[in-house]
Amino acid sequence: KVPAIAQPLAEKPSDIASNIAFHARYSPHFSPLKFDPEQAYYATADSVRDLLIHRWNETFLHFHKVDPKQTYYLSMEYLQGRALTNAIGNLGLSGAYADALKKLGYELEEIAEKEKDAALGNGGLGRLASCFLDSMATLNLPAWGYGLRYRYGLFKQLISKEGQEEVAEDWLEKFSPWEVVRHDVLYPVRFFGHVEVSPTGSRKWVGGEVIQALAYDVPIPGYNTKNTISLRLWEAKSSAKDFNLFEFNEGKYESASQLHSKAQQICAVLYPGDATEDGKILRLKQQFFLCSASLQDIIMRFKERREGNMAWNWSDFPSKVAVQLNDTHPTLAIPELMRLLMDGEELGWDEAWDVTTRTVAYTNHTVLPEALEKWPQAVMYKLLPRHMEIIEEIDKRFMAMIRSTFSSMESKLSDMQILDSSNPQKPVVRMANLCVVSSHKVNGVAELHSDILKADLFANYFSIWPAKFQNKTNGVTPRRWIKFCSPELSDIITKWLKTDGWITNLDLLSGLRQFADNDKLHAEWASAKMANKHRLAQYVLHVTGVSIDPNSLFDIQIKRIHEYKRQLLNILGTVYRYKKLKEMSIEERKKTTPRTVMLGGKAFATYTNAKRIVKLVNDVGSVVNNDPEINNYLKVIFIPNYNVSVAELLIPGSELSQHISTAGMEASGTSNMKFSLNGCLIIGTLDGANVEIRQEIGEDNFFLFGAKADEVAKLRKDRENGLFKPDPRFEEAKQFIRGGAFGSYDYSALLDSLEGNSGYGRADYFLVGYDFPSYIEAQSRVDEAYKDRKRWLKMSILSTAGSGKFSSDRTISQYANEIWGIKACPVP
Ligand code: 26Q
Repeated sequence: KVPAIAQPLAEKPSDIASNIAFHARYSPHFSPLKFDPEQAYYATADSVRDLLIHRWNETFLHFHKVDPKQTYYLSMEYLQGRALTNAIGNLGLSGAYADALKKLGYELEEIAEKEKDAALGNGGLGRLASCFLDSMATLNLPAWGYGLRYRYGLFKQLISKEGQEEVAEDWLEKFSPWEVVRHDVLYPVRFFGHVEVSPTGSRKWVGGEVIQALAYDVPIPGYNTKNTISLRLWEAKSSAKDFNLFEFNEGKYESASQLHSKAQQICAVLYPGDATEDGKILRLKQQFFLCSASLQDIIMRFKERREGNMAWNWSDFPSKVAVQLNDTHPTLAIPELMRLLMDGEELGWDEAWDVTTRTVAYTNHTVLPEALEKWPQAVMYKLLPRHMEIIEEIDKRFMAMIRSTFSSMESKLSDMQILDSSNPQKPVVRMANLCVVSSHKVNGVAELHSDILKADLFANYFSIWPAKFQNKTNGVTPRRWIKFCSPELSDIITKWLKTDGWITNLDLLSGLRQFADNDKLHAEWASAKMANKHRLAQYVLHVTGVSIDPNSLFDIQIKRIHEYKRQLLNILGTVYRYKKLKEMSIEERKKTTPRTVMLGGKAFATYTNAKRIVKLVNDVGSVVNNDPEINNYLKVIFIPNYNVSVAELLIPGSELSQHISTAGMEASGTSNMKFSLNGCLIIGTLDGANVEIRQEIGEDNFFLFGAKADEVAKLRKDRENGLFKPDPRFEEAKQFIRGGAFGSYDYSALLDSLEGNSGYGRADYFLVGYDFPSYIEAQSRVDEAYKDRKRWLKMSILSTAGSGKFSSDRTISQYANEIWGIKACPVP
């Protein structure tokens, strides 16, 4: 037992400044003689961390004592962003810390900017995991996250004349104050090797290489609660005995430390390219590393909490443990749990299968065929021979079950099977099928998406297991995504609702509806939005050198660059707008609505068309912004290196945001929720969560356009049959680019993807041409609406008022009640 101490924690404003000064002086990271903004940041973070660790220990002890059922969220990605402002805010100490820092000569915002984003994820799926952790902690749920501690997270995006350039971003350059290494939490993880069969027939995986998984814990504080949960990130390490001192002394430096460098590779980067055989093995190694270390840890904790209780049984496991798979990336948790139970704990197949299937649930985040993971069986055999045996057995038993119980489905078996050997050159394991067969619940992330899963991707499974399928519409944390990133607007909301209860009960926002026409609220609302627009304009000037007019309509599209998200539709519409402005008289121009179109997002390094789109946006910007006839009416900005903290600046300053994916292709979207929450109007298709957002805020407050999801297949077919007649305005926009209006770069390879009549990737698979006319017509409705200030403000207020459903607190409560079966466990 750790001895008691006189508590040196500072929570009173008067103590905080001295505590920060204490850390500046005695934390050994920097010279004690300096107190520049960066040092002030680290000293402040250290002081906040003391408070978090205190709450964290209490939470852990409380969970240990109560022994509730606990959820473990397994995700290859977390997009945490910055932690300082969020932690201080969740602790309820924003004012106290701001005052303390003032005493020391600093503004809280100024030093908070010194923190690097933790970007251990790519996009929506990773940010969702981070919002979920915030809600789990806030709702006092017994839940933890597991992930990997990548040395280099998402790349940093540089923009040059050539377009996007990727460079490694060193988020750990100076160290992160938010992680605590747990030298006592270490598990072996094996790769390669072979299966040994004992005389009794039991099987054991032996040989190969063994790498150690070392735990780094990140505290996740809840808002307005003591509960502080863990994000446990694994780092790969080799042990000293793997270092061949003899070889090293002989000068064989590389071979002496072979395992050491193999270990280092595992957590070196987020998603190394998987085009090469080596790349594939490394990605699979990462996935297995997360699954194996996490499950060993979960089983250890399950046993630890049963110490002294002789009566426990393995069949109790699912009443104490829920494992949620964030997409198929941690699928290997399924065969790994089976292996640990059978080969380690000596359970029989049936018992292990019962425990596993009652423990694991799976969330699908995409229906795009190219994003559905399929691993070559040969690679799996090599890296994970025992798991491959187990997967084969799951597949065999599944097929036998179908033949005996659902014989009418026999003709569908080849689609439903886990192992797909239809191409004898390259048999694969279909990870999504393994997840559906082995999980007790499968969910999509918005109503439309979940319907598509049931009707399409998983239709056969749905027909045999209808009760397995659920919807859990995504949500976002209102703490980070309005309270802390837009304090002005938050204060206004609190003032008009006469309570700040909305921060943890977002449905209360509907109380704003009654004031949607109120002139006083309009004035306050407009002034808060304007302050946010000014802050954003300063940032744009700082990172691009372009000055933008806060009185123009701020129109924003920020997300990963992908053809299905149709940034190309946005830029073609913008090019069309520019051309029309050029053709107008000065008098006519003066009657238009001035706009600042901003786009931001990263393109996957090898995704050629996505990179061309980035370059096109930049090229259009260079011409438009420097055209003295036009640049009072239109500016086009590419926001470089879009990430979580940039989003925290952009979203509060936005007035219109674009969520314009081809219907049926965006599983949910989550930035749409953040924008709407911040009083930003949406122009969008009936896709993903847009459908539900429009329902909540009202059809009149949503600029809808485009084909519906159930029309898309026929439209593609019509096109193949030569039935598509392009709108002249669409032809005009493309022709303007082809004619060189935006420089000499040849955009024909990009624009050709919109032409023709057949084949994937060509013939406008994403229906940009089909949707173009209704898109620019919707944009005209936007222009008209913006001219009517009162109408626009009312729509803006109604957007916020209708966003209550999209809190991740609601989403997580539904997971807790309808999938995990866990209950709040607040620290007293
Ligand atoms: C697949 C195969 C091999 C390697 C990597 C991958 C891979 C990696 C990342 C596949 C998918 C992803 C990420 C998907 C993602 O971010 N999906 C988004 O999830 C959000 C949260 O549910 C949704 O809101 C978005 O609609 C969805 O695109």
